[in-house]
Amino acid sequence: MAKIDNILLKSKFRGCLLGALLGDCLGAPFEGEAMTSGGKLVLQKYFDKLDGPYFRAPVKKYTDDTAMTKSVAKCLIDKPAVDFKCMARLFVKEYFADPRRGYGQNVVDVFNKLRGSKFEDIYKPAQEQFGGMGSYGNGGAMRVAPLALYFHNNYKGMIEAVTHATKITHTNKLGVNGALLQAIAIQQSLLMDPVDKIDVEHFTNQLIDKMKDIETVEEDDEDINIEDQLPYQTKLKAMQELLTAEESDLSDTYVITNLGNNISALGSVPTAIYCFLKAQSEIPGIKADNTFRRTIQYAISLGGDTDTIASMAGSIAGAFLGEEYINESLIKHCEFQKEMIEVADNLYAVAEDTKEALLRKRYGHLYFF
Ligand code: F2R
Ligand code: MG
Ligand code: MG
Repeated sequence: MAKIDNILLKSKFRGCLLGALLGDCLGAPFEGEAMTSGGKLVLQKYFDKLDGPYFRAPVKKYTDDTAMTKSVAKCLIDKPAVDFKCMARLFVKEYFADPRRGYGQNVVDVFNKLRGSKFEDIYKPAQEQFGGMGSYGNGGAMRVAPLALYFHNNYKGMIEAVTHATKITHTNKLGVNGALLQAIAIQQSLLMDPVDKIDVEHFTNQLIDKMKDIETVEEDDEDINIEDQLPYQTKLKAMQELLTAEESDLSDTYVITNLGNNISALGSVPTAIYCFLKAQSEIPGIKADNTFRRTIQYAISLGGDTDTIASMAGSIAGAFLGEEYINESLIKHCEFQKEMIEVADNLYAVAEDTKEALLRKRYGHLYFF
């Protein structure tokens, strides 16, 4: 593992949260669209214009993805011991303060029930969703970035915290495991040196190995085939094949058929990771020199749940590259851009304090020498 100094780590905190914001703001106008070749040209012009020096655009608004990410970060900053009741209250407060941010249809029921029950049991409303199956939407995965940052040096802590934070709204195994995969991808990216070329095979093998502990075969599911029992590992293997396939075999339809571009966690988290890895080299039809912009533009070019897939891909890319690689001309168009830098810095400060306290507890006076 590369040695990441404090200056780079702080820049990566900013990069990750700005990447999430940018993907959400720029992807939102295309959410739900199927992307045609004409649409891809429009997208190219949209990015060129925003990225150029003369474009004075109105502010690009953020959606529920950023609204919920902000709440997770605020909770960690205000209560570093991680208080999930506080997190549930912040989700609800944020929603009722500004409900027109394009929230998922069903998650709003959870907010109403949480408020109505005065937060007595913060997991009950989500458990009752979809006849007791819980939501498998990507709403848990889209907001995990602050947790991956805060717990960057505590893998076990991250897994526990992401699981609890997700279950406030999404209790279906697919929703929770998607959030875990997204957090793991951010954490892996954060700990890599951005001057190094990514070893894609190693990166994806690490993801598969970690998912083996999370996604296991249930005894009473013996009749179900293994691919369906281990859906994220199956998708990650499909992703490895796509990443080594001949370019001529890789139509967008083929990518979408294999990985998905929809509102479910399974149909979007692996896609976001794929966009990040694919954008490490040039992509036909996407004219962008900078790998950060290429990641976001490519994610949006696949259509479907564009704000969320671009936001998740942007947070992974930003965690790898750091703030310096993010196009200033693009990010300046986003609502909440300045505030997000402050959030990232405050989160970095509490994460460092917690790390210090942990080291002091573990090594006592020896820590000071
Ligand atoms: N909601 C949207 N986009 C819709 C259009 C917005 C429009 N542009 C506007 O501005 O108004 N986007 C946001 O929602 C996604 C995250 O959703 P989340 O938080 O997971 O919500 P929910 O309601 O829990 O799940 C979403 C849908 O998934 C289906 N679903 C989930 N679990 C299911 C289950 N067990 N069985 C059957 N269906 C299930 C349902 O259709 C849910 O409504 C992000 O894209 C965010 O940007
Ligand atoms: Mg959204
Ligand atoms: Mg979305």
